[in-house]
Amino acid sequence: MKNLLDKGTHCLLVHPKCSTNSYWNYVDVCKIVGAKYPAAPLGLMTAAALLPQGWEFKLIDTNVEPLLDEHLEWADIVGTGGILPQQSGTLSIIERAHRFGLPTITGGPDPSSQPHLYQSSDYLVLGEGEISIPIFIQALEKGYASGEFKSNEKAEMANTVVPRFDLIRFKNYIQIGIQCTRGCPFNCEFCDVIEIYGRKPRSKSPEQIIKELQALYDLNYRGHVDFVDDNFIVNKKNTREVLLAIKGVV
Ligand code: B12
Repeated sequence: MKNLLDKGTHCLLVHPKCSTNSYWNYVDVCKIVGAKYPAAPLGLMTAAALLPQGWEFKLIDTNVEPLLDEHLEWADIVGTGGILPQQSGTLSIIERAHRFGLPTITGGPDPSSQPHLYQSSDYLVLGEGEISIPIFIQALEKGYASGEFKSNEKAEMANTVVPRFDLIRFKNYIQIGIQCTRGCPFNCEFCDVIEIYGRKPRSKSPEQIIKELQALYDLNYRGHVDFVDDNFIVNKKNTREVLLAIKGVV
């Protein structure tokens, strides 16, 4: 088997299809504006930035293009995962990768909430990638061929990386997400966000947000940016500083 830590390992990231029975799959609106899907796969783009940067990445979002055999033939390892409406898609990607003899890394909110359903994946990398991906890489260094890697610790947002926005085609999406904060101190009955991201709000600094926006700008993106926070105004002082920095006042 190929040593996955070698430089040039081909890592194929596959974003599973979301259930079409969702209000959020407004693909008809997408057609009107010339896009194929509302939102870009921020989780996988972030995971790509946390995995070894000596690897070569290809990201296939099956909401906008089909996963072809030739993609799997190119790959040495397949990374996938997502949210509950992507569960069946994630499981079939794992199965298809295995048919090509490829090891799989699975992560994201649903595998983190229900890891028992994803035991078919070779590597389960759970919780916040900023914490669990380095643990997974250490396990690869020790020669692990499978395992479940997680930490109950929450990531310091000050140490987060700029997502690999270069792996997608912007024109496929109506909006590109940027995440400024994680966590929420409230206990609203309709929301279970604290189950994964906790009650302690954590924020990126204005400098980090400007760096992410600049990365998008440098890649020639000029469209809609969606702030995908659990609670964007949870730290009012930081929110104000972020907004002033975006406005160019500070
Ligand atoms: C913004 C948001 C939305 C927006 C998305 C807009 C947009 N432009 O993207 C909207 C309003 C559309 C939305 C809708 C829904 N959402 Co929502 N949403 C979020 C939110 C707040 C942020 C998503 C995000 O981009 N996060 C940033 C990325 C970086 O985080 P991430 O994907 O979790 O990735 C990290 C890790 O999971 C991991 N990771 C991710 N993928 C992978 C893959 C590998 C291989 C590895 C190793 C690691 C890894 O590394 C990343 C860095 O730490 C999250 C909560 C949150 N804080 O994340 C809920 C969340 C994703 N949503 C959730 C839900 C339930 C929904 C809906 C089903 C609600 C509904 N009933 O309709 C719909 C589904 C939409 C659909 N497409 O079908 C749940 C999913 C729970 C679960 N167990 O699956 C979450 C987690 C909130 C919660 N309740 O805890 N949502």
